[in-house]
Amino acid sequence: MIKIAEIISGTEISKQIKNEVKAEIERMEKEKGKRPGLAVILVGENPASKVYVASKQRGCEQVGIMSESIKMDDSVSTEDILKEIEKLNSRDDIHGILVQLPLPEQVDKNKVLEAISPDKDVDGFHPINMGKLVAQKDCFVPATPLGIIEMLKRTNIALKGKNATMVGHSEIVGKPCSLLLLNEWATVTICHIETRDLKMHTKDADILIVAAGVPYLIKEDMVKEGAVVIDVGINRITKDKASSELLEWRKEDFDKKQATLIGDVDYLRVEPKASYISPVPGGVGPMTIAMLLKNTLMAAKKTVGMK
Ligand code: L34
Repeated sequence: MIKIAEIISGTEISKQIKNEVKAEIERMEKEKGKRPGLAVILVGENPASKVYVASKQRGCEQVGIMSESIKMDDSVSTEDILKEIEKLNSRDDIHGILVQLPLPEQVDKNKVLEAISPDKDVDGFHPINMGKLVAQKDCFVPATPLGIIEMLKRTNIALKGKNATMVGHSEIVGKPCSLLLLNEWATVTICHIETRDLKMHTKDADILIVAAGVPYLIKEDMVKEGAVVIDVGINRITKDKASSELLEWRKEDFDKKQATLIGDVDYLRVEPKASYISPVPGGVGPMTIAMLLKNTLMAAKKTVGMK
């Protein structure tokens, strides 16, 4: 008999979260006569960034957040961006500020991220918020790791005492996600590009979270029977690079867009081994959007004095 893993649908769970955020915003409007406002700075023409920012704005519309996008040219200087951030920092109608990454090479990313007021830092990338996360103080937590933990919680997957392996050590996902898992009392292993024996650590995982950006990194023999697998990778595979298996599996995508999105996990072979697995697309991506909206609501609630 072929066992089939439960699919953790980020699309479905993110809808629930959006509904909850929407209800809270309606309450805010009634009680305080205010709505949350989010400003998104988008630099350049990165097609993926455009897609993500558009979906953030659509999310804002769906829940009642006022959103504003500031588009800047690929050739901007750090100073140009800092000026925009200063303006946004001082505006009462803007509760959240986000600078979509990556930024062009000439821009000093750290300077930019540190210019955002920590109270409006809905991405949680400011060192003040990162430090508070380490210290387990109330703070903004990056949306992707927050979304990962939320999807596990809402699927009733216990973390306490479990072996959780995080593949990837980025500032945006791996590091904060490891801390959140630790805060939930998981035993956390962090793997990265210099890890000598990746399989040894992934095989040991009850909960395996993969954010490396390498398609097919996690193969069937690297996963424990019954593991929970969360795939954070987003890799765009064009028709000319696709295997015949992928061409068949994602035929509709290739016919329509000449490309498809896959994660870092060899999904078709890992899925039968897992107890739960999150797909790409429709997994962590939509959760990221939902948690950004939730963070923006949180920022607005604080400024209007709402519990
Ligand atoms: N500042 N920069 C900042 N904050 C972030 O939180 C991000 N990130 C990452 C890139 N840069 C950032 C995002 O928003 C990645 N990311 C993100 C957001 C949404 C989705 C993927 C990545 C998403 O919605 N993914 C869909 C598919 C979208 C598509 O069709 O391309 C999914 O179902 O996975």
